[in-house]
Amino acid sequence: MVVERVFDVVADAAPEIRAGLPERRAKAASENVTGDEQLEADVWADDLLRDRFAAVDGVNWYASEEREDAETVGDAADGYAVAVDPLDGSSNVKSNNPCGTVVGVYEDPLPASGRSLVAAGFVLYGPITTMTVAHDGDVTEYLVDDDGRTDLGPVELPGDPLVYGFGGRVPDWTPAFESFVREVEDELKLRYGGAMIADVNQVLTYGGVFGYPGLESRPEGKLRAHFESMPMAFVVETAGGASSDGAQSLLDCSPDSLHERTPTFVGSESVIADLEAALPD
Ligand code: AHM
Ligand code: MG
Repeated sequence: MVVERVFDVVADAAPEIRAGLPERRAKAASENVTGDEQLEADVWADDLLRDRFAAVDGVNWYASEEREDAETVGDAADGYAVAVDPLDGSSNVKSNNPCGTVVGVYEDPLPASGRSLVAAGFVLYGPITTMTVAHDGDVTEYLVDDDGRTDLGPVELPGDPLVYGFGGRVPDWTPAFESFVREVEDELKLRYGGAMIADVNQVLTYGGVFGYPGLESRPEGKLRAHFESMPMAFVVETAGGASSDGAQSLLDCSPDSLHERTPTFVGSESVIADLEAALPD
């Protein structure tokens, strides 16, 4: 029930967040704890979601990419921790490209392993606003608007991979990763938009792989385990795909701290297996 209420909150907040973006394209003149420049929209969406989740019985902790510590917002027995990236890919707001909201529901206080996730989902602010939720072994996509949500049906990764997209500057990739990409690009079509949610949704739609690798200058990569990598891995694995940090499923990661980053790959099982074989142990 708590999980249902969490995603009711998300479905309710999503049209509001979307409607609030046009007037919030300015920078907030602040940085979040991991040093990213924050837009006014990042801060505003974070405050809005914090207040909504705090009102849900059974949510004990609210944690977000935009705030340093997890906040205690409830005291239910067996309460959940909700980890949120309020506006993922928010640099796309300036250029009017897609962005989204990521939500992970953990049954333990954070930091926690990916195996502690009981549900995860995301909102994609694209040509239409959709919410995709993984829970109880199924992934479902919904259309969300001011009238509520409409079930658009189950999401399953297609059998044959078609698209790929990887973050980071190519000269900053490791030689092993670059050789892997050279093989991938022989077979698949490049699709990279700079917003993980939109890029992963292409993978869910067409099959393929999305990744943000460990870089020479930043071996841990860019994406944050609790807020981005593990929730998206939970969605993709539940939809029949695979995930990896380069060596193991992202769901087997156990971050030591709230804002830890990890190399992140999600997509079709065959491509993730090739990736793990190509990267050094
Ligand atoms: P953000 O949460 O600060 O928006 O950063 C995460 C985003 C992801 O959505 C996306 O995959 C990545 O940053 C893009 O980074 P880059 O601009 O280096 O390609
Ligand atoms: Mg973000």
